[in-house]
Amino acid sequence: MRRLLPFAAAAAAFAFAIPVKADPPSVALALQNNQFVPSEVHIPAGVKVKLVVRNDNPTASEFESSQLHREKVVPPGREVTVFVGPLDPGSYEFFDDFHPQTRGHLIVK
Ligand SMILES: [Cu+2]
Repeated sequence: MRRLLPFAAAAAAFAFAIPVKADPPSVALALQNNQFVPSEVHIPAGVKVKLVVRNDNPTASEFESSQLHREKVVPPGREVTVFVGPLDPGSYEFFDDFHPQTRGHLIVK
């Protein structure tokens, strides 16, 4: 029992050492009439960002970005969460893979 105490103390110290992380900033995005609204999303460089993508179309969509290596189906009337970043400054294209003409850009500054 006594031998376990140093480990317990170390574990407790470690638990207190874990910083409280703020939630990543969140950006809302909608699919309406097969358009991304907004079609250009601005986010800061170097931070993780939570994209909340809502599909207001009557059919399923798939939020996809080859550059960001993300792909997620969004059922009609539903929303999905996609985490991106931390990213370098630049322009990253995303699209609806079920309606490939529907495109938008993530502008990272
Ligand atoms: Cu796809």
